[in-house]
Amino acid sequence: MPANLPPQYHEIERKFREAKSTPEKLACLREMLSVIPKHKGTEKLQGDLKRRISKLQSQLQKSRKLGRRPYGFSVQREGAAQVVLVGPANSGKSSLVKALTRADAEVAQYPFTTTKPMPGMMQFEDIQIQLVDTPPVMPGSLEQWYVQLVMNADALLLVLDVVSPSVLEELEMVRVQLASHKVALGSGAEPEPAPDEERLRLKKALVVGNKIDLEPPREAVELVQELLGETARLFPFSTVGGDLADSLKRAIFELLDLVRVYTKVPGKKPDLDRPFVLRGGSTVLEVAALVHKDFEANLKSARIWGSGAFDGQYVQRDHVVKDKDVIELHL
Ligand SMILES: Nc1nc2c(ncn2[C@@H]2O[C@H](COP(=O)(O)OP(=O)(O)O)[C@@H](O)[C@H]2O)c(=O)[nH]1
Ligand SMILES: [Mg+2]
Repeated sequence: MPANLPPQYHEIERKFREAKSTPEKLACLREMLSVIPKHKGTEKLQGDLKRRISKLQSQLQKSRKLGRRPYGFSVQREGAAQVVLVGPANSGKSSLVKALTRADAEVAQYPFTTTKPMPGMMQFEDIQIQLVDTPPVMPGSLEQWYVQLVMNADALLLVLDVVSPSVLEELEMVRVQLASHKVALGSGAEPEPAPDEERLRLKKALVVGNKIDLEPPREAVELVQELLGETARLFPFSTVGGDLADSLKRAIFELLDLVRVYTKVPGKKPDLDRPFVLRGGSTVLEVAALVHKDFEANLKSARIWGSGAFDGQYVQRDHVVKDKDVIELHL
């Protein structure tokens, strides 16, 4: 055993020994492989890890064919939206979830190692948004549960370490991996696929350029944005300090394109404690449907207070609501 292994290797190995499920063991082995320095002295160990990985992989495939046990992980959705973090190893995904939520993300002396998806709730003003920390994307193939998680997410946060000298390669590696499962970043119109190609599923994403406290060269940040083009915005960030947390929370909220609507009963003050949360572009009728199905069926008119109208204006059921509107529904 070479002596010059990084401390996190032993930390992951400890997790491996404690891991109960095959997917978890597999994730640990993959991460062990990713953190060991790649040189002659570790070749034997690398080969050993690769063999163990492929053995577990074929075990999993067999058990899946037999249909014995559901495979992998899933995360129960909670809050107004689910945002899944993706990115290469050590870019700061777990640190970011920790910085933005009150979830007790795994705190270790060593860099955190993540082997399964871990949700945490982010408070933004009066709503909660679920952030899901995930294991790193690595060259090779993505696991099916991971692809499902990404597909089902309302949006992605792609976390990059902008001081890493290989940040551009890491961005490309993540994009290639996602693309091999038909997922691409973006929210605009999908390009027409060639007849024999499957359509890419577009996922809106914000790219977090993390670790700016370490003062990355300005060109690196510019190149990342250039490479992203129109597909996603780059948000320079640091999990150290915390003064950027509020603006990142707002950027995540804006990415999700949600509107909060408060209801009031005629003659009473609005109920500002509990907003109804809808997708941008939703109508008064859709608010009514959320409040109660009777309201949806019997809605006669509505009055609205907020940004899109003068206060107390009567509006039609197809009126599009805006964030922070107050609505009075009339049956
Ligand atoms: N300087 C600096 N270090 C960071 C920052 N965010 C994370 N790190 C460090 O980067 C390493 C990897 O972080 P971690 O959150 O485990 O990354 P993950 O593998 O993407 O989950 C840890 O040593 C963190 O302390 C940051 O904003 N600035
Ligand atoms: Mg992690």
